[in-house]
Amino acid sequence: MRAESNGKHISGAERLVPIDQLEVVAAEMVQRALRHSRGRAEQINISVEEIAPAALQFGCLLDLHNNQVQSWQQGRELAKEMLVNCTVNRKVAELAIKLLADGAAPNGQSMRGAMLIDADSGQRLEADLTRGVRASRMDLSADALLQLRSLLAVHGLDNAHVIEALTLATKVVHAPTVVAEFCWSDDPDYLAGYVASVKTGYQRISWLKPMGEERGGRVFFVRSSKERLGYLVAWLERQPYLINRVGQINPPRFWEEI
Ligand code: WAQ
Ligand code: MG
Repeated sequence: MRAESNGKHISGAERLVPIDQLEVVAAEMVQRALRHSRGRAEQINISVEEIAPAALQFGCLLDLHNNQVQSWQQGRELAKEMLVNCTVNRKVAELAIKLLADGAAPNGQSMRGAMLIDADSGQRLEADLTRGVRASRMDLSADALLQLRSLLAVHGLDNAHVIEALTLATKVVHAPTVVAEFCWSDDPDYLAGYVASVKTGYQRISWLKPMGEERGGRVFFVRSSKERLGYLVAWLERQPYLINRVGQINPPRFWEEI
C-alpha cells in the first residue's frame, strides 16, 4: 500500500499473507492510510499479487538491541559510529545523516523508498531520487508475529513501527552486497530509528530527530559492482521473504554503557 496527499508521501506498507486474509489486511491498509500522523491520504494505491509458495525464501529475524540516548544529537553520533563499525566510510556515514536530515528527495521532502549509497564512495545509486528503492514482499509468519509481540511487550516495544522495521531490516541486510541499513521515521511524532547489519543485528536508537520533524528516510549502504545493482534492486523489490523464526530482544542499554 502507498498513500499520498498533494504529492506528499503519507504512508506505505507491505504484507505477505495467505489469500484468505487478503480482505482483512487490505481493509487494515486503508484504515492506516486514512488515520496517519502525517495527515489523511488523498490517494491510496493498493496492489495485490499472487506469489507461488515455492518462490518463498525463509529467514530468521535480526536480534534487537535497544540503545537509549538522551538527545537526537547523541543519537546521530551513535548512528555514525555504528555505521563506521559496519565498515561504512566515515565521510559517507556523515553524508547519509545529512541527506536524511535535509530531506533526501530533490524537493527536500522524504523519499517514498530508500537511498542506495555506495559505502566507500558515497555515490547515490538509486535510479529515481524521489521514489528510491522500495523493499517489498517481506513479512513475519503468523507464529513468528505472535512470538515477537510477546517478547517485545516485556520491553514496552510492542508497536507496529518496531515490528515492521525489524521485518524490513531483516530482509534488507540479507540482500546480496548490502553492508548496512540506516533509518529514521518520517512520522512527526515517532523519533526512533536504527542501524542494522547481519553482524550487529538491529541496533535501535531511541532518538534521532526533533519532535515534529517530517523528514526521515532509509539508506541501504552497498558494496556492489554496477553490473550487479540491477539484481540487488530486483531482489529487494521482488523476492518473497518470509520470516518464520524470531531472534533475541535485549534489555535497553543506556548512553553511559554504550
Ligand atoms: N522500502 C524502502 N524504504 C522505505 C520503505 C520500504 N518498504 N518504507 C518506507 N521507506 C522509507 C521512506 O523513505 C520513508 O519516508 C522512511 O523509510 C521512513 O518510513 O522503534 O516508522 O515507515 O525500533 O516512517 C524505525 C524505528 C521506524 C522503529 C521506521 O519508518 C523502532 C519508520 P517509516
Ligand atoms: Mg512513516
